[in-house]
Formats: sequence, structure tokens, C-alpha cells
Amino acid sequence: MAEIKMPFEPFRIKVVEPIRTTTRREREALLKQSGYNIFGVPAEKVTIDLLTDSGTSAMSDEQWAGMMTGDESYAGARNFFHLEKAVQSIFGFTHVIPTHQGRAAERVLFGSVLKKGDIVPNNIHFDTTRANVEVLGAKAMDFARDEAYDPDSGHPFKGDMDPDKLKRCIESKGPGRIPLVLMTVTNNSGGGQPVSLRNIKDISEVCAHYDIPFFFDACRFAENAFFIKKREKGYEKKSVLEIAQEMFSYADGATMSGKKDALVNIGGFVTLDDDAWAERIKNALIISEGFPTYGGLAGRDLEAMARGIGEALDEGYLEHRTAQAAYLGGLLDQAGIPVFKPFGGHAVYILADRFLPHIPRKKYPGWALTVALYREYGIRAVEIGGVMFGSKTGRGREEAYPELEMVRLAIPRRVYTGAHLQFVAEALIELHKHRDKIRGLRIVRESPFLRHFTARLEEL
Ligand code: P61
Repeated sequence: MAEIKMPFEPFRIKVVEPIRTTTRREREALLKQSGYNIFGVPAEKVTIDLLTDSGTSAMSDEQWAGMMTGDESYAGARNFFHLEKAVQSIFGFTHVIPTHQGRAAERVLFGSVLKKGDIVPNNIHFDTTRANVEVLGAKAMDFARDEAYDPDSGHPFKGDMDPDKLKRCIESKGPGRIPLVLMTVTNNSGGGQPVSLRNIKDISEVCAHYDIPFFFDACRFAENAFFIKKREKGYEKKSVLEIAQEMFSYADGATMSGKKDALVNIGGFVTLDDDAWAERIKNALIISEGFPTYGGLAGRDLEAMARGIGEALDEGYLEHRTAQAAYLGGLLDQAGIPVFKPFGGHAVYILADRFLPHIPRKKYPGWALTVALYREYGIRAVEIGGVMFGSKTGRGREEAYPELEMVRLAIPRRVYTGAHLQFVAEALIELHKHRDKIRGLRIVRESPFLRHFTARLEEL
């Protein structure tokens, strides 16, 4: 078998944070207390935390230095102008409206342009995006290409949206009911897969034809641009920045969680060209987030985001980042653990229903795997499956499940080394050997939206 290589970390470590370990007994008690929900476990009780790559990045010395230059004026802080310039130089839109994170950007945008009965197409909506559409009485619809749902397909751009599915939706529902089309890059709910520039152009043309604004959910735009460079013909020699600029040139705007590809612990924004929409968004922002030059952030946070967004386009950094996912995924794959392929940019996704074939979907195999991984090894991962996306279709009816039942091992940016990932792979390989001991669960308490954050469960 070929050796799976991990390039060395393209940084030196200047500040360290100790990792604390716990005993199995302690973890067992914590699971019981949290209702078998790893969101309820204190982070200090987690050995390797792969719950999310969101807001968990290590900032650079340049970003920390920038934090000290925070201008904490209420209006017109200089850091806002730095952010505005940095975002405009990559995204190319006129208005840059900061928010405290991605879902706030979604809320102020959707709240300003959607009404009850509207439809929002996407390749696949992530959970907060779906919730922010649906809370307004609009419908979130997914039109990813068929390969997106086939974990074994090696298609290089499984994040693509199917233009024919989109056209059929527009024709049947009417363009007047579709205030905007979204495109999530990379496609987080579908294995972190990239979208090609060919597809971005095609979808942009469909939207232009029907006069529908086209927006990106741009959280992981730098990783997406890097995959285009590596996989799409004609882009090998372009810089990742040029590719990102071209991606955005086909769109009308974007929402962004800076907690991903702007390498910050908090922050986000909406950026767009349309003056009338921008005005409505700024008015909505003032009610809940703050004045439009800070949008729920301190001046220092704006500065960290202004600096981080450029660092995320560094090709040495992106090479290492994508190699981390390929390394972890490769070790698991080589050991016969079912994983979603190709490996995405920010995470490795385990096919939990194949890992635990003895647990039926209604007993949430993905959730069961996250519980077992924490109990046995102190590793925290997130279920992207039946608990996160399952829904009752009516009172007393059977629950409907998403097509894929996965557990995501999300890799925080610049935080863990190859040795940490090797530990995770070894833990999963061991767990896989004893998989028949893992039990399913049932939900005992849940909330109506985004239930996985607070649900309480019981082992069967
Ligand atoms: C994540 F367990 N993602 O992947 P905000 N769009 C997209 C995202 O991936 C995303 C947001 C919008 C997270 C954090 C997270 O149930 C969960 O800055 C494609 O988090 O508001 C966030 O950006 C929202 C983890 C979100 C979860 C929801 O881990």
C-alpha cells in the first residue's frame, strides 16, 4: 500500500494551548449529563475537537498585531475601511456590510428580500441557511447535481448545481417567487465538495436569463478556488486570488461567515452591488446587529477579518490545509472505513450508515458514532444526518431523513498537526473494529428549529 504523506505545517508555533485528557468514566458521566449530545460537553473535556472548522482557527501574528490597532469608535472606525477594501479587492462588490457571523448575514439579507411563499434554490443549503429561509415562511430547495449524493463518485466538482433542475424549478414555480438563487462554496452539507467555474458561469446565465439575483454562500470560497486551480482545465496557472475574483464576477453578491475562510474567531458580512437591497439590509442591521460600519463586531475583530481574508488565499496554506483532509481521509480509507470521496477542503465525512450497518436510520447511526467517538477517545465530531436534517412530515408520521447519513471530522485551520490527525485516524480504526458494540439512540427532547444543538437523547 502506498504511504500516505503529510506535508509539514507551513507555520511555526508561537503560542500553545495545553490539551487536557479525561478518563472514559468522566466522559461517560458527561455524555449522560448532556443528554448524549456532544454540543453539551464542555470543550475543556474534549481531547481533539473536530466539531467544526468555524471560528476555531488559530490567528497569525499579523492578525494579532492588527487586533491592537482596533479603532473602537461607534461609527466609521478605520478598521471598517480596511475590511471594506480587503473584501472589495477579492469579491468586487460595492457594498460591504459587516455582521457578527454568517447566519446574521443570512438573516439580514433574507429578512430584507424574502416573503412568505418564496423559494430559494441552492446546491445544498447548510442548516442555518435553511433555517433562516424557512423561519420567514419561504422554502429552501436543493438542486445539487446527482453525483453529490453518491459518496463513491469521484467527480471532481460534486458541489455543482444542476442547471436543468434549477430551470425546471424556475419554470414551474415562476421567477417572481424566487428573489435569489444561492450557491454554497464549498458545499458543506454535501461532503465539502467544490463547485467548478464552468458551473458558476452556467448557473449565472440561468439566473440572468430569468432576471434573478445570484448570490454565493461564500464561507469557504478560498478552498473552492484552490480546488478549481487543481482540478479545472485552464485554471492551473491562475492565482487563487484571480480564480476567486472570477468566481464572484458572475454573481450579484455574497453572504460570508468570516469564521471559516477569513480565519477569524468571530465575524461575517454581506457584500453586494444593489443599492436598494443594501439600504434595506443596513436598516435591518441597525435594529439587531449595530451600526453599518461595525455590524456586531469590535473594531479589532474587523481588523482581524480584514487581514485574515487575504491570508486564506495563500497557496502554501491552502496546499497544506487540503492535504490535511486528504491525509486523514486517506488513512481511514486505507483501513477500510467508509468515507465520502473525493475528500473535501475542510473536513472528512464518514458514511455512518455504512460504518454502523446494524443501526437503522431511525436510531440515528451518525449520532451514535459521535457519541462512541467521544466516549472511547475524547474526540468530538458532528453528525450531518438524521438528527441535524431529519424532519417529521406531519403529526404522528414517520420521520424523513436526508439522503446521506454522515459524521463530519472538521479540521480547524492552523490548529492541529499531522500527529493529531494520526491519533484521530487510529482511534477511528480501533472503533471500527468494535463497531458492533455501538448502540442507536432515540430523541427525548427537541426544539422546532436546528434541533441538534439542544436535543436530548437516550441510548437504546
Ligand atoms: C460548520 F454544527 N457552518 O460548518 P456562522 N453557511 C455555511 C456554513 O457552513 C455555516 C454558515 C453558513 C458551521 C458552523 C455550524 O449546526 C451547525 O458563522 C455553508 O456559523 O453563522 C456555518 O455561519 C453559518 C456548526 C453551524 C454546526 C451550524 O460547522
